[in-house]
Amino acid sequence: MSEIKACLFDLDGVIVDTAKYHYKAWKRLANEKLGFDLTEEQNEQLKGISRMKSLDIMLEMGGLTLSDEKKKEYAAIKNEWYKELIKDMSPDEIFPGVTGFLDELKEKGIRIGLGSASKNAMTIIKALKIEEYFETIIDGHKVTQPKPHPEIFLNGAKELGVSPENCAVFEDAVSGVQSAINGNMYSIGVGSPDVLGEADMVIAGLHEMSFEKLKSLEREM
Ligand code: B16
Ligand code: MG
Repeated sequence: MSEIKACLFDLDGVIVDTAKYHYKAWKRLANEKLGFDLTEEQNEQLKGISRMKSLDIMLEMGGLTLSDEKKKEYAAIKNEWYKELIKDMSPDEIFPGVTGFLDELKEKGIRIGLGSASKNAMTIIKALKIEEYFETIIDGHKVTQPKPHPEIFLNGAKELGVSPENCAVFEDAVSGVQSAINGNMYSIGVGSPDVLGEADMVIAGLHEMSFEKLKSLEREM
């Protein structure tokens, strides 16, 4: 199968656990403004999904309908609570194995990009001091189609000048793994095989990853 020339990384849930802060902020919104609770299981459906789409899903869960104006207001409130939670993030929150694997990829000449649905991605990358690893950063400001649409990763591949079939995507969200598949890219699920079974390979975290393991995908597929 195709040679892997570039790796595209999701941010939340792959490089850092901002997913827990998103969950806290959405749960608070559900409790304080929407009158229901958001379970961890329900939260799985929000991972990798844009802010407005996440709110729509939550409203569906609670059987609620809101005006567009109210939705904008609630999405902004959630984002303020989220920003409050991420404001003190530091490099020690980077998941184990991330910088080691990125260093190895760099050394082997594999191109590196970031594809996050988050409009706060740049703030987080800067706080974690890992900006210099990424040759391109596609964030929520640069896409019009939410995951599972492949736009985010296709844009990343284009900016790196690498064909989609030569890219491998690391994703913790079901919708993100689907975007990689829809984009005709290798998909590596980061999390549980029960949730991410559709991916070409599932790992618990980047500490389990190496250049050698990445290249094994080329032989397997
Ligand atoms: P924001 P990722 C996604 O980031 C999150 O997984 C998802 O939970 C969040 O709603 C989305 O970003 C939008 O984030 O509200 O900060 O713009 O996983 O694609 O890195
Ligand atoms: Mg994610």
